[in-house]
Amino acid sequence: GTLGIAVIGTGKMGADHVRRINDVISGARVAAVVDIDEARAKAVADLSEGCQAFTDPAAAMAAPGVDAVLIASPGPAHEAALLSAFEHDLPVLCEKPLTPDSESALRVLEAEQRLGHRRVQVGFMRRYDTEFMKLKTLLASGELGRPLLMHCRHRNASVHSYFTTEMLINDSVVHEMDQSRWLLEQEIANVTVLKPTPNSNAPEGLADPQLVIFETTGGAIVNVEIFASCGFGYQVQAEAVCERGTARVGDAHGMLVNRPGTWGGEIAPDFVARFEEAYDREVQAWVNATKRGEVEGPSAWDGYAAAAVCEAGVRAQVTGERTPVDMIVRPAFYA
Ligand code: ISE
Repeated sequence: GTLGIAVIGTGKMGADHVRRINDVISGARVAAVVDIDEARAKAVADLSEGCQAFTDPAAAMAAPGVDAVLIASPGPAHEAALLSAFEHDLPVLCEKPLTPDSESALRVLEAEQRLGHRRVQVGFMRRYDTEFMKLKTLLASGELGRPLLMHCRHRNASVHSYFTTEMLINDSVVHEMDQSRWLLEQEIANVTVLKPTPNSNAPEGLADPQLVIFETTGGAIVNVEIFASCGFGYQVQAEAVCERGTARVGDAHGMLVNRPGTWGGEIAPDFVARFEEAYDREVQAWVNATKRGEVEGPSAWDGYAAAAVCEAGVRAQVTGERTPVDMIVRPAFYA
């Protein structure tokens, strides 16, 4: 049958996922929509046939026809929604971050282990991007040998005035944390952050850009340029430097055009556009796995690990020091 999904949160990502479930992917429908803003919940619920609007996530999860939950509310609301989903034993796709800090992420890990089976996929969508999937396959094949270094660029055209220096780590660089752990199959051992004189076009008080450096347990080094006010568009690039070659993704996305005196391509305006197909593939893969009774993709463990690395990153921003990551040992449950 068709999987009935409750979508929690109808902001930029939640509303886009509702559109995706209705118009792009197959095998699922939006059965319930939740937003603290009742009028907004009703307006979004009206876009899907037979969809009910709620202001309380727990009420939506108890509603008839709800088989699975997609959490796209702000990070601080995730823990309560995840715990309600566990109470109803519902499969969850949870947008990043799993939760805002490692202590709450650990509570989610413990609750999932008490359930006795995995229920959570975390929305690290880069793992579903075709270019990053190719890079993963190439690195895993061993053809280029051991990765030594990884150069990453993460640029947003602009961010809201409420975007803080910590959010550069928790909202943005968290993707490179997961990407590095996934591509290198190593944990991040420590984090260092360097800050040039800020861009004068950055929002007041935002130390942007920054250079974030990870050293991994296997001795690789990853450097990340995070630049949230670059002005020209959305760009995510990565280059792995290995013993016998290099591999780079994210340069050319879309069309290249020759015009009198110039050649070049387009730059996506934002992550919703740049990773559109990755999100489609991610949600379809989640629906398919759920219908087979399986859980795939980045787990709650990956969400916890990213949160632990974020904490080291935020400390490193403040102290300017090379900061060790404090993590529990991976439970066998998440092996
Ligand atoms: C945003 O929250 C995201 O998750 C995007 O992928 C990232 O590129 C952006 O910098 C964040 O603000």
